[in-house]
Amino acid sequence: MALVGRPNVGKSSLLNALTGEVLSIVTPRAQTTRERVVGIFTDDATQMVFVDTPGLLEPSYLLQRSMLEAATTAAREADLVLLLLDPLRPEELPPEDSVRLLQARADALFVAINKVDVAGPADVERLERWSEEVLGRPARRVSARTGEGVPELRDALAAALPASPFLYPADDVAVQPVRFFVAEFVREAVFELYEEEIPYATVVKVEEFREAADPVYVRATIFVERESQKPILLGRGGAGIKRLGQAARAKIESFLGTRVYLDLWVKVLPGWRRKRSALEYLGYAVPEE
Ligand SMILES: Nc1nc2c(ncn2[C@@H]2O[C@H](COP(=O)(O)OP(=O)(O)OP(=O)(O)O)[C@@H](O)[C@H]2O)c(=O)[nH]1
Ligand SMILES: [Mg+2]
Repeated sequence: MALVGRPNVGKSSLLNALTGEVLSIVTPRAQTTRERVVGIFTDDATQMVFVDTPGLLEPSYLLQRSMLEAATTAAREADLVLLLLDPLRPEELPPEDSVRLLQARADALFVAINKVDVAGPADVERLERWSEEVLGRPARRVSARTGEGVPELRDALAAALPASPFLYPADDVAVQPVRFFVAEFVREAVFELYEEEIPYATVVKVEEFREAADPVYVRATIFVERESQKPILLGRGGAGIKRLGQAARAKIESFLGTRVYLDLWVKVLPGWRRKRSALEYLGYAVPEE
């Protein structure tokens, strides 16, 4: 089941609400999620595999193309697609190409309007009309933040899924390696603590992860795009990186349920967002020309 929508509509928040786990990072800034993130929900009768995706956008550099490709591939391949809409910005609808893709998947398509805890009724109704008129699908109302409508949505999705044996053991909640989540939590802290371009110019690579050590040892590199961004990240006398390390460590410790020693390094990988070789080195799937 693929969760898609414009950046910042609350896809990752909803993945977490649907699975009851903190798997996908959530920040107030758009374009937080850069890759697919899988979450598994299992109860007595059903197992559901949810795929969170990067926001549907008009890409202007290679990383964004990789992000869009991750979202559209998920939307093409999943048994069901859930489009999420944001009534706080009702004029920001998915780009045309994405709308066409969703129309082609109308039989497998669910639509939900998120953030109904804070939305104005006129904006919710406007999106409901758009969903009916353009996609031919009724929209449900949910709040990933309060959980309103989430169990009902999950039940409706479960009822529509094709029958299949469980794909994963019943106590699995994720499929990505722990290293992925560790890097994501560092990135989440960067998004929370830094302004403007810095979160977008930043990428995290876990270089070493020793789970048997006590505390668990993590060495990660934070790459920025330009030399001038390095001192911003480090802060005066290293105060910035120290605060970042503390915030990231708390997130990782709560995810792993154990104490962690986090060794953070800052390096420059010039223009990494626009370079195929850099993106591949960082582990992003880069679409062909
Ligand atoms: N009030 C309210 N805020 C929400 C709700 N769901 C998400 N948010 C907020 O919306 C912002 C974006 O949430 P995300 O879950 O990161 O959104 P996303 O769609 O994954 O964003 P990208 O990964 O950037 O595409 C965060 O500040 C969330 O706390 C909701 O139901 N109600
Ligand atoms: Mg997200």
